[in-house]
Amino acid sequence: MERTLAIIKPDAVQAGRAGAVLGHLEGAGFTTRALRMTRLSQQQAEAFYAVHRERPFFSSLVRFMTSGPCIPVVLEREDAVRSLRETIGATDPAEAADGTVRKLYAESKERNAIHASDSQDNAREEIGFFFSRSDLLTTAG
Ligand code: 3AN
Repeated sequence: MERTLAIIKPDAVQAGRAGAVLGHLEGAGFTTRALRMTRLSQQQAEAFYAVHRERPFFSSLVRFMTSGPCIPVVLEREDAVRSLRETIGATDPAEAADGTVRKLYAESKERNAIHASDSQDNAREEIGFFFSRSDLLTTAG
């Protein structure tokens, strides 16, 4: 079974929508295999979003992602990476399809409620960023 990483972002946590977002993901057939709450340091946020370092929104993105706690979650499902991207919707909530997490819960292109890995390679890398192998050993179904 395939795994991917979601992060319920600080805007959704702060708005008290973390449970609703996780419920939405469970309703879409994902099983939670690991979950924690953490507040990213500047160094961690910069490392996680390193591919965006040259983008104009990078410093604002890092400020937002360090502004409060977030909830990284390892999710499992068949075709998990592709399915989760579909379930969360487009980066900009104004362009996200009806019924997607971002359409329902995102405020803006930056404060967009949730992150999801965009490839299987990145999913492996991003799961390893937040969780150890032993975190995932005992939760396998
Ligand atoms: P996605 O999260 O849909 O994979 P990416 O990887 O292009 O989108 O962008 C990573 C994060 O950077 C987004 N989730 C969003 O918070 C922020 N972001 C992307 N594009 C913009 C933008 N034009 N203005 C502000 N923030 C942005």
